[in-house]
Amino acid sequence: MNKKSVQELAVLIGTTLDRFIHQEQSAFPYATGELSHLLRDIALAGKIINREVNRAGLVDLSGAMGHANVQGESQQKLDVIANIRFLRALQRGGEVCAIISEEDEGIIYTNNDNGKYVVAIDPLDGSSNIDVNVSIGTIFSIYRRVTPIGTQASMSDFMQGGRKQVAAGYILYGSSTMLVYSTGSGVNAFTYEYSLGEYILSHRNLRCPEDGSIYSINDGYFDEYDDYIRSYVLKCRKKGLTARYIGSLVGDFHRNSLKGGVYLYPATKKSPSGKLRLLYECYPLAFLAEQLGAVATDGQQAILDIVPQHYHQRTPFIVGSPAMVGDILEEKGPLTPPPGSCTDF
Ligand code: AHM
Ligand code: MG
Repeated sequence: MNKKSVQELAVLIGTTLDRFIHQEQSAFPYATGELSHLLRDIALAGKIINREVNRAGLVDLSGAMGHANVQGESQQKLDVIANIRFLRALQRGGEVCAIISEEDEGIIYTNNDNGKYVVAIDPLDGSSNIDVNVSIGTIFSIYRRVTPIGTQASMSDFMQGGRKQVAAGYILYGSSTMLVYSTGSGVNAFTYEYSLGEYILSHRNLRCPEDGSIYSINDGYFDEYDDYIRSYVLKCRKKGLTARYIGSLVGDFHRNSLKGGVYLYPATKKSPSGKLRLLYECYPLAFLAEQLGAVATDGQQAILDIVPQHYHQRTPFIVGSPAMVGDILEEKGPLTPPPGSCTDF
């Protein structure tokens, strides 16, 4: 590393999130600052969730509430709290006209039709880990609306497709709390410094290693997977690769992005579309993946190229180091041609 880049690094690492967002914004002379405000709102809500997550063992916050969310899964109290906090932060901020959340069936309007942005969010992912003090995360995805400002937002604002995201990211509540996001020009990670109450730039311009030795998949469903997934897993075992699966997508994605690895939540016999949700789990992580130099696919096409059909749709999800994802696709063989296409030449 030359002298100049060491100096540059010294200036940037340790920058507060607020200052960083401001610096990023000033690179775009016509930026109005609304996206910056929105990112700050998300960061602030993340601090509040972080506080709740850290108190979860002390007060009676954790534990199933006894009713189900729209996907019919048991909803934990902290999921509910995180949802409320994020919706409130986004409603008060004024930049967002509508939200979709894993925890709510339809569009949530913010009573601000002048907001330029819509947000798709999973307020607290990794719900099975909430009660047991294991990493969990928030995942978010931001679009500029396509409906006219001043009118009510509609489904079309959320159905633009993954490539139209203007920003995406996650907050990992792990052994430390981290906000990782991208506005389309690299991925930066900010670690929350408790005593200062600030997110501090800790990882500048993150890149995912080209290859890795970690594979993350729920082995319990082995018999349920397609042949090519099973034979890939068998090859991983044979090669002595490391199996690591937290069951918290954000945590598994974060570790694999830093160390090199692949995460798989494929189709199963019972769930042919997999489990994970396209709009607020897979799109945002696929957006980050492309920025990290990683690859995200459903086994057929890039996740960002999937045309969305509805808010809560699911998709098989394979994401990680390009060489490892390449091996999986090779295992699969030639892609299935789209219905109706002729292959008999
Ligand atoms: P959730 O949205 O209910 O939290 O489910 C998503 C989570 C992911 O974080 C995780 O990778 C996966 O579900 C684990 O599922 P499973 O227990 O089926 O392996
Ligand atoms: Mg989720």
